[in-house]
Amino acid sequence: MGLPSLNDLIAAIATPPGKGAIGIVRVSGAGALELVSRLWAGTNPTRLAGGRFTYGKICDPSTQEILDEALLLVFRKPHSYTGQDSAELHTHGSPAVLRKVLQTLFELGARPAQPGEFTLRAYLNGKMDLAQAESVLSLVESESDAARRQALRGLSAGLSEKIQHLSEPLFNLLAHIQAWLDYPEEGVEAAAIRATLEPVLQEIQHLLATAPAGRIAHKGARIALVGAPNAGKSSLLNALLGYERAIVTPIPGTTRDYLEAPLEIAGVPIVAIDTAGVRETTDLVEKSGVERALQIAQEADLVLYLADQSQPTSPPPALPWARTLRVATKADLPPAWQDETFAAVSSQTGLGLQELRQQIHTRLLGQAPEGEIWISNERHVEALRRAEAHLQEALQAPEDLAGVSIESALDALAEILGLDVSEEVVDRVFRNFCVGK
Ligand SMILES: Nc1nc2c(ncn2[C@@H]2O[C@H](COP(=O)(O)OP(=O)(O)OP(=O)(O)O)[C@@H](O)[C@H]2O)c(=O)[nH]1
Ligand SMILES: [Mg+2]
Repeated sequence: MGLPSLNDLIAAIATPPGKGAIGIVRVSGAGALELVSRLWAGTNPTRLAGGRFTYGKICDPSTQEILDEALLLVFRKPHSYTGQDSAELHTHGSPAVLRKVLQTLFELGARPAQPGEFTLRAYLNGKMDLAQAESVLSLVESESDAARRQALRGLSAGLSEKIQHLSEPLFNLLAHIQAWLDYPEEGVEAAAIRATLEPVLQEIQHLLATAPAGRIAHKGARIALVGAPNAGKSSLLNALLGYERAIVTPIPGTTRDYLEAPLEIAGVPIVAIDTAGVRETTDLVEKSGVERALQIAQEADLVLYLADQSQPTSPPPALPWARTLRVATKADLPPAWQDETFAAVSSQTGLGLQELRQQIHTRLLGQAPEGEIWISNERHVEALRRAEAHLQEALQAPEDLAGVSIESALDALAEILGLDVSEEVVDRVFRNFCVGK
């Protein structure tokens, strides 16, 4: 299955399904303005300047029936999102109006756009590279501030520039090595190769190190609240949420099944999971609750391990999970033990909650400076890993063979920008888009 043709007219509803104040139908391709002129009663779109709105009526050309009053926005190639002549009809946001307008456009010769096809055209027409197109998708999907900021950075070519910046010294070195193969008397020193490759390798590794944070900023994180019965897990969940979601009682073993609740911490979407208190038990229901709790902790991005500091049972020195934040609960009561590695909170008074939120944020996202590029896309991670491996190969190889590995590293970097990638890769990227984008 190849990529769809660039040359025909495509049309789609660009606004989400359902009723809204306005709805937008998009058309793109050679002849888009002529097409629209056939259903437009008002200033002829073919005579409108690009980037201009005009007010008029949409008419069904076969019956002369007025379908809606609307605004028409016209773009002329190459100054459009797709790089082609295109138009947007801003109608009233009724699903019936939108469907009818779209249907009329189909009858006049447009075909339904595939998911992401407008952006695909933008990419194929050189309006943006593949990494930027992926950022468009991330931006549309972003549900948190952190994700939005990341996507916008990608869209404004932050990542693309970085990749170009990494590739440049590699291209120069490659040219140097090739010249040396032709004229061996020129000489290439192993030290010079190392001096070029090592900083590039470091920057790639630095980018790769941002992947876990990038992924969390984009997709959010799952945080498990675990600890002994009565540690105050359900109370902390409620305190973080700001409403009484979970049942709280003085009886140990209150929570049996686990319970998930969405919240946002410093711009990151979080799913907090309250679990059954972990203890040895013969109660069958509680036992499977405990098993679930441990399973959930195992799979979470971060475990909050809660221990009641008003009780004399001291918490275990080591915990089995990679990412844990230790929390001493009921800090409003007199302490029976103290441990500085624990964040002290009181769900009852709110003491320490803000600090806990801050610590959660830092544990999830690290302390990457604002404005830094984070990798959040699996395709980019995979390509960067390959570039890293090839550069390591190049560092090990004798000088005359290093060129081959450097070339492979450059190919991997170019894939991120979508240079020389197969149709299959492009198809896979755009498959996740919605129709009309
Ligand atoms: N003083 C004080 N009491 C608290 C605090 N947090 C929880 N408690 C009390 O501790 C008891 C247990 O709280 P829960 O939140 O149900 O504890 P849990 O860890 O969910 O318990 P299980 O579901 O049984 O595992 C309740 O009586 C709460 O009112 C706190 O910050 N201060
Ligand atoms: Mg509970």
